[in-house]
Amino acid sequence: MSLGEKLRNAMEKIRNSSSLDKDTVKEVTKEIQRALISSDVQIELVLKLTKQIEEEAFKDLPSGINRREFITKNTYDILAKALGGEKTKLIEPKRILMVGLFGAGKTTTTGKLAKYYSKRGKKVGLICADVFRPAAFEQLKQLSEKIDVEFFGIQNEKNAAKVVKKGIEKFKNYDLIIVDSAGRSALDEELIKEIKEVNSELKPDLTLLVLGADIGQIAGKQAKAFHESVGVTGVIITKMDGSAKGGGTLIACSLTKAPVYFIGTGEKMNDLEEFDSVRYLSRIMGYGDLQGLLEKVKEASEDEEIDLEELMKKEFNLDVFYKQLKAARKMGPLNKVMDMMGMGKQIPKEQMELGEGKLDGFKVIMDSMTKKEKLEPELLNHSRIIRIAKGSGKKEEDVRELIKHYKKMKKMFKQMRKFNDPEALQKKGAMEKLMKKFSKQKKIKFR
Ligand SMILES: Nc1nc2c(ncn2[C@@H]2O[C@H](COP(=O)(O)OP(=O)(O)OP(=O)(O)O)[C@@H](O)[C@H]2O)c(=O)[nH]1
Ligand SMILES: [Mg+2]
Repeated sequence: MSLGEKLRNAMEKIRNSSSLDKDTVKEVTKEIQRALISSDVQIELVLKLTKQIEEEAFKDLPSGINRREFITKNTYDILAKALGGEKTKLIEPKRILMVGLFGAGKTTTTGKLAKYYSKRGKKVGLICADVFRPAAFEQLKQLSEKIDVEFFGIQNEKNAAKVVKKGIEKFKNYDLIIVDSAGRSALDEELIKEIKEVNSELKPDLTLLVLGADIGQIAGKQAKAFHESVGVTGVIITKMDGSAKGGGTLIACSLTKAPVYFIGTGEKMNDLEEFDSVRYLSRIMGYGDLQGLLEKVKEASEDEEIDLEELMKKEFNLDVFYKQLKAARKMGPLNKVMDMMGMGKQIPKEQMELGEGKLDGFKVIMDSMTKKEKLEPELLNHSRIIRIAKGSGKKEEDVRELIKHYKKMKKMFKQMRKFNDPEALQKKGAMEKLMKKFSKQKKIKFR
């Protein structure tokens, strides 16, 4: 099982449990621990992260968020932060130097980056400064032909800096030069010397350390050593497609504050992704709508002002329905509120007879929807309904029932707007009276 699957299974427990108590959270963090340890994350860090998840799980809920969502969001946040969190945006590079040990994926990634930048409209030149391995010249040359970018190298030249110097002359009018350097089995004196010479010739604005995902937590040590001896501005982790240790490698790099800018996910020239910890997590954990959840939490933290008068004028949608429900819950039982509004008889019988418990259930379900979904209930397709059911701990039927009620309410609202028959006019009067009453406390503020 991959790290993603293991984490996903752990989070499923949160989504599916009927009661979210301390024991359930403990069980979940135990699973997260196992997942991270098998991905070669340092034990102390694993314990620290899971302790944090447990500590934050039962803090006060922000309004509009249920416990399940709160814990899910916190867990994602904590894991995403460990994976590097938000990093400073990558500069627009002009000269990139690729460094790393034997077989890390430098040459392949040099090709991938060249393709990445030339697709974005840059004129890219590649220089082979690997004078150590005889086949390196041919390997990069072939790659450059494949992706259709210019190549420079001097076969049988033993001085890497000299090759770079000539290459820079050739590419002096190019937007971007990428230099592929030689690997060694360790970061030894010889390698440091060579990189330093290339460095002073090239003066790179971006020095990228290439690491294979399979090295796990040693990545931290390597990143630190490379940084101290040759200066590294960013990391690319390759072979994320084939290694169970990818998570550990990423986290180890993040500990050294080395930002991971790209990950390699295969041998082909297109298999390069910009690295973003939240997107990465949501993808490996299969939580497609993490973005929706994050958006919702953000919205919920903003104050909400409910203006009843406005609410009655508005186009009816789930958001209005939700606010009415919320307002109603503040003012008293829905049937009383509706009665006061002179709407009692207009509301379908079954709607009026909806138990209080049911209404609260609806609110919980709507708490699991994004703002967009509430404004445009037509978006609620099967997969969204499944997500909402899971997020709210309700059944799919419950969500569908809410949608059914909403539709009936919407119809009723439409009828209410046709104020052209006497009965309706009378009701309008009643409503205005009620509105006046409310206008004294015109805006009810909910937090
Ligand atoms: N699956 C997978 N394989 C990769 C990836 N990146 C590189 N490889 C493979 O890893 C092997 C080594 O890649 P190279 O690019 O030659 O590595 P290098 O760091 O240039 O190696 P040296 O120049 O010998 O130090 C090759 O077989 C690549 O196809 C990746 O993201 N995923
Ligand atoms: Mg190479």
